[in-house]
Amino acid sequence: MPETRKTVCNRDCPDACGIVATVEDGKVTRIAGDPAHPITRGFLCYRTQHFLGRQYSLDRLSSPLLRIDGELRPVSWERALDFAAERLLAIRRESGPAAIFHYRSGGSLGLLKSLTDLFFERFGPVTVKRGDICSGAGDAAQATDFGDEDSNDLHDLLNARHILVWGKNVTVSNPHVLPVLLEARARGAQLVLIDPVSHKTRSHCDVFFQPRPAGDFALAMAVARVLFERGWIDREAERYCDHVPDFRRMCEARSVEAWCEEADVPPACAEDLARRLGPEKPTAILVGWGMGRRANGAAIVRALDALAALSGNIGIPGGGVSFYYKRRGAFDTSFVRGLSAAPRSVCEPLFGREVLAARDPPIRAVWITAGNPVAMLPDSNTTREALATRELVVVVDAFLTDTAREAHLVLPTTTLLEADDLLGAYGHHYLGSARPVVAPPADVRSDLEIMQALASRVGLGDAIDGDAASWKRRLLGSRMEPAGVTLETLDRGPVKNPLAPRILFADRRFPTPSGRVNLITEPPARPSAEPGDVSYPLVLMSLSTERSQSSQWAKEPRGPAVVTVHPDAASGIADGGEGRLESRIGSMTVRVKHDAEQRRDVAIVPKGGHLRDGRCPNVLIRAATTDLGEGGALYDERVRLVPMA
Ligand SMILES: Nc1nc2c(c(=O)[nH]1)N[C@H]1C(S)=C(S)[C@@H](COP(=O)(O)OP(=O)(O)OC[C@H]3O[C@@H](n4cnc5c(=O)[nH]c(N)nc54)[C@H](O)[C@@H]3O)O[C@H]1N2
Ligand SMILES: Nc1nc2c(c(=O)[nH]1)N[C@H]1C(S)=C(S)[C@@H](COP(=O)(O)OP(=O)(O)OC[C@H]3O[C@@H](n4cnc5c(=O)[nH]c(N)nc54)[C@H](O)[C@@H]3O)O[C@H]1N2
Ligand code: SF4
Ligand SMILES: [Mo]
Repeated sequence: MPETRKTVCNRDCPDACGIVATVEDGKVTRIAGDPAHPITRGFLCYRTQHFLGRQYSLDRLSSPLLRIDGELRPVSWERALDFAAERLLAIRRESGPAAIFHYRSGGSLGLLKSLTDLFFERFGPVTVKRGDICSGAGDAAQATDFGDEDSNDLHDLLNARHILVWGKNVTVSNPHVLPVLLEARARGAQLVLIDPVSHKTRSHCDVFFQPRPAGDFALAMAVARVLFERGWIDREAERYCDHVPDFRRMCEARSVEAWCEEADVPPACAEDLARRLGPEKPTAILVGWGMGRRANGAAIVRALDALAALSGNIGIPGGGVSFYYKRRGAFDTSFVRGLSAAPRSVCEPLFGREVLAARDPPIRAVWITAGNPVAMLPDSNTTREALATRELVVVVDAFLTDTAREAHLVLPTTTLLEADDLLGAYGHHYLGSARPVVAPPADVRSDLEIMQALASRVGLGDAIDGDAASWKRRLLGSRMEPAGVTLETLDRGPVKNPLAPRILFADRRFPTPSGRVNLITEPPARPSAEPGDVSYPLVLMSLSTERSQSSQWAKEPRGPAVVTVHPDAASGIADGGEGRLESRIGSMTVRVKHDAEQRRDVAIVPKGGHLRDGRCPNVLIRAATTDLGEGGALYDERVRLVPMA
């Protein structure tokens, strides 16, 4: 008899969907979105809709693999864990725990993954990562400006008159916000897209502005100048914002025309946006995560924060400048101290370079949980070299990724349909409990089980003992249980975090040192993707595709990666023809797709291609950090497209 079971998607995605799985004879035969989940509304994205192909893929790892005589070979868990324990103990004894680097990424956003961090903190503390390849710049920008980052309730968008979708492809990367945007539009709101790339979300928007990549800071300054000139600044702004005169001086240093020229948009664009933010408010700004992945990324987000604050759109229904929803806010993870306890850290976007350069002690071992840094961090070849030259690399994953291929030991782990965990979301305020809808294959273990088995071998005693349910209760204990949300409540279905604000900063008090918004006062020191580089005329935009979750493809693509360019930027290569994409550090073969809707200075490729298939854009991208927050300046690399020799 088919049975339906519910869980929550744990992928690195803002939506944290409710999933309904149909299980027959111990096998999942169908997955669908939970119609009862207020955000999921009964549909899943393409990549998870097709997840059963991965769940039951023949490529899925089914036993531990140990490198013996240069080859990864299946071994028992006994042998695998004994090997790991013996090597970790020896390295700690000889060089101290800082010689071990634990790298964890977002393969699962389950809160229980922090128990892997706890293991390494107790075993060490060891070297950990700092910065954030994904959202480092934007997180730091919002924390600097507001002292905290969160958002108005997602459904508060229905109160907006205008919604500025600023550098965000919701259709692909945040699909469950789309029904809310469309409902807002049906009620009369206008949707405005501001993005250098013409993408699917455009068809849902009333207006589209297409600035130069990284031109948004200049565009925001033009908008700010119009706000001041027209008297559209909120009358109270000086009361709740610091540095208004300095900010004003900065935006008035150039004319609206000059700023717009830098942004490569007509001056009417600045007028248009200022009118929406000022006299026609409330206006909500949805800040995309992609825009911040560049050298001036934090300055851009700070400039958008300033527009929202000065125009009086903060703290009101239908307003806000939303970058993030506090997904961990409901949970108590204070048992792990994280970066503050670590003897040393490695900057995530500079992974390869810093691992290679580390001294006193050198990094001898790298343990990788839920990440594929070889494919996903910039400068793939250096990342790979850094791993290939370590004494011990352990990767815990369900697949033999580009990273796992560099390992000495690969430990097979559970998928999102087998996960037992707690989830918050970074795109709304609902919480969920993930429960296994099927048991994992016989020789596959959860991260928690793996770390517990290792703990007993390395003499950590009962430091991370306890089953998933008891850890879930502990995470919910101090904040959620007093608010009436227990594990039993969450096991029945999603619950909106009772601590989450409906309107963020409604009292216009901010947890900054002064209690006011800290407006940006200086333009970015470093240029992003400077225009006019004749040898490398295109800015490489390696962006989310609906076909994959980072390097996890619904179906493995074949052949060269597709690069989308304006026909005038195709270097004479016909639509469908092959060419080479070259940067200052690498090159890759690509299939060229013409698209006359794109700017002539961008080359768009899907993110997440595998290195071993020659589809990985990160071979082209130099490792560099953003202006704040040690994010990855991933979208600043310039490339050229050349015909095949
Ligand atoms: N299908 C799918 N969904 C995903 C993912 C995936 O791999 N595939 N990844 C997930 C992850 S890890 C994350 S962090 C989130 C967010 O994932 P992201 O891919 O960051 O999603 P977006 O926020 O849509 O950001 C991309 C948008 O930013 C725009 N952009 C880039 N530079 C600029 C600029 O200078 N100015 C402006 N105005 N816009 C710019 C790009 O053109 C693009 O449209 O999505 C998640 N969702
Ligand atoms: N060029 C370029 N590079 C980018 C980006 C870009 O836009 N352009 N985007 C960046 C962004 S936003 C991000 S967030 C990063 C993402 O970088 P990563 O987090 O490294 O992304 P994934 O490829 O999804 O790797 C996650 C891995 O975790 C595994 N996994 C899944 N569930 C579990 C689990 O429960 N336990 C364990 N142990 N493993 C699990 C998956 O099989 C997968 O191999 O990439 C960044 N890199
Ligand atoms: S990846 Fe995102 S959109 Fe897709 S099912 Fe998971 S949470 Fe929903
Ligand atoms: Mo991300």
